Amino acid sequence: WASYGYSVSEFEIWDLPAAQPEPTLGLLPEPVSVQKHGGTPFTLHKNTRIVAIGDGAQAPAEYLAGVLRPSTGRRLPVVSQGWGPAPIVVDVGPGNGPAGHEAEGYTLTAAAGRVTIGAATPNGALNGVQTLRQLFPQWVESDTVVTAGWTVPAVTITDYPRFEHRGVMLDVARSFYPVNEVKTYIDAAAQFKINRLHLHLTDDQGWRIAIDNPGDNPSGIDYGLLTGVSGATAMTYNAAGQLMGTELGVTGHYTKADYTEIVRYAGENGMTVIPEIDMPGHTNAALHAIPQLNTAGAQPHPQPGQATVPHNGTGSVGYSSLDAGSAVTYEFVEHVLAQIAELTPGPYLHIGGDEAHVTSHADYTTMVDAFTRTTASLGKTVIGWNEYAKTALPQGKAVVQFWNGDRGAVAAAVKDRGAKVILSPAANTYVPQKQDPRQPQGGTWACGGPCGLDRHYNWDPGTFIPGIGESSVLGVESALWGEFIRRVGQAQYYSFPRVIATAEVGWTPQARRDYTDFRTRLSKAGGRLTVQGTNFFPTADVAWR
Ligand code: TNX
Repeated sequence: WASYGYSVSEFEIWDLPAAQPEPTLGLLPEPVSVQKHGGTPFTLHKNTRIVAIGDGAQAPAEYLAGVLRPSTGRRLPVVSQGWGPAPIVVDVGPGNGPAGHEAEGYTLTAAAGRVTIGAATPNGALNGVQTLRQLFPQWVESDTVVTAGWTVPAVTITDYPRFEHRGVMLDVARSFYPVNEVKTYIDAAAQFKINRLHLHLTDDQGWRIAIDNPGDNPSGIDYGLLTGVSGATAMTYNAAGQLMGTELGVTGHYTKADYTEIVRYAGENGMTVIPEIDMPGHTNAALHAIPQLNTAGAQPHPQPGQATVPHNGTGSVGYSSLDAGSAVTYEFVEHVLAQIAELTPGPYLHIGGDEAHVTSHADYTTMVDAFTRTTASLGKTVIGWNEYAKTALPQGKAVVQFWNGDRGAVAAAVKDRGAKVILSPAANTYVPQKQDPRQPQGGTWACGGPCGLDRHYNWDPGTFIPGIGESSVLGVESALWGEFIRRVGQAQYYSFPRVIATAEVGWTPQARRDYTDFRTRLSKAGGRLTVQGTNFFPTADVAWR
């Protein structure tokens, strides 16, 4: 980092050419339209106020203040009237922001005496806040006061997303992330306008969300065992008995209050939480904890932390199944999904449906059809991994998340059952895949070698599934599976900078995307991530500075 803590001698100053204008604003993701005025920049005044105008402006204004106060040391009061010197105005209301893009669009104008963010919605204004943050010097990310010139170049930006879903998935089942680590992960992703947090809450190795006993409990299941027993397990060894990752998998679970706090914090960051209960495979943690689920047709395994079937050199999947022939299965699933639905304000419930390798096709269809019906009856839109594309699916109300395999089946679900699609192709969005040969651990199965930044950037979600229109694509999602990744520092190390590529794939119009330009903009972000304390892998493809 040339810009990180070095001092320039007088000789060097004599040798330097005249200051060049910054070639790039370094915005990530690249906005729809940016006009640089070349005029006098905006300079934060010691008495700058953040002026919140209109319903819903308060939260994004406070968010901005939260970013700016620690590093600038300014008071930056959020007010609703009285602009004072060099104000930053956050104006939310009908008619603001780019027409036709009300949900998340914004306009941002920076000039000598004022910055104005205009949006029709709080989420649109928050997107403008995230852009403004990147227009300040990188030191704005510091959590202690820095003496810097707090200026913003004179620009006019009009911006809105290409896709409504720009997600990150955190596998908290294989290795747990306590609430504060999830918040740290949210902080890092939200600055790039990621707006969905998919929590993979259950898998073979652990069950991470508290479920209470219902009043009506015909099989007498003790739901407290889910977290009592399987909150205390995690992914630890592979099939060969070798330690997965550099440490033991982290155990733990979220209480309902913890989960609600994650939902609240995500919302403050413009992110909707999508909970996943993975079924009918990937259910060993439930089978391990709940005796009533262990019937003749179920496929349990005694130790959730251990693998039995080698999988892609990283772990093991596909060895467990719920029993399609047992009434307890449906009683259990209905109860769990009802409680998850009640806890979740967002419109989606993810039921997994992937890699049910020990479930017969008939049993799979029977169970998944029942689970999608249950989800619909709870008033939620069901999401499942693409294996479930061949099941009935509620007409016009299902979402298929593609990761690998049969694209034709996804196109058919769109055509005959009106499904929408989230794209998480393993080669383009899976972050536990190595991004560089120097990365010590990581899969290579998705790309037949490292899945570098280029693979995460150079693909088009609009044409990925042949035969469907772009309007059937909800968006894109980066997936952090957790077989060997431990703690948020490692999660960030694998996620960044590739999540930034996914953020731009989901946000920026295809015609404005260019990998060379992206790498130039990204080269500046290394310092920004470093100052804020976000871990990232310094991929060789970028001239970090
Ligand atoms: C496949 S991707 C899985 C996960 C694993 C991942 C990486 C998907 C829907 N299922 O259970 O963690 O590969 O090994």
